[in-house]
Amino acid sequence: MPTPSMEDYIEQIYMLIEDKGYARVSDIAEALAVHPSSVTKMVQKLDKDEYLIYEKYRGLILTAKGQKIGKRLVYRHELLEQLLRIIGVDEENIYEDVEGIEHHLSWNSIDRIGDLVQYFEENEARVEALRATQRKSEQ
Ligand SMILES: [Mn+2]
Repeated sequence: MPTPSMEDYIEQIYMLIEDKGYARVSDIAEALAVHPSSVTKMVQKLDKDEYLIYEKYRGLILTAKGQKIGKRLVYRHELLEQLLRIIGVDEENIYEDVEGIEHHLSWNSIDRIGDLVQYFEENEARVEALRATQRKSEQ
């Protein structure tokens, strides 16, 4: 199992490759606000653990294992953003809060949160009912 820090890297690399077709060390460093030397070190570890293949002058590609996990990590991040949006968290808090919690939930909890998000998305009246409760508790 990847550590939280490894998860952040795999997630960012997956998104960079989706967006741009490639992930450079400098782009990863910028996305994660870390020093490029930290990226090189982590990328070497991820290569050793077979999440990706890193060649110094040719860049990096995710292995099948890295792609599978990357896809799940991006899904998890997006799902948690959806959850916080549905329950009415202020937009300015959503990204940082998801970054704080995403590594600390089991896939079991993620799947159940998936059901909850679906429950609200299936019927707009459910979101409105939640908002009504929130207005009451604010009074
Ligand atoms: Mn994330």
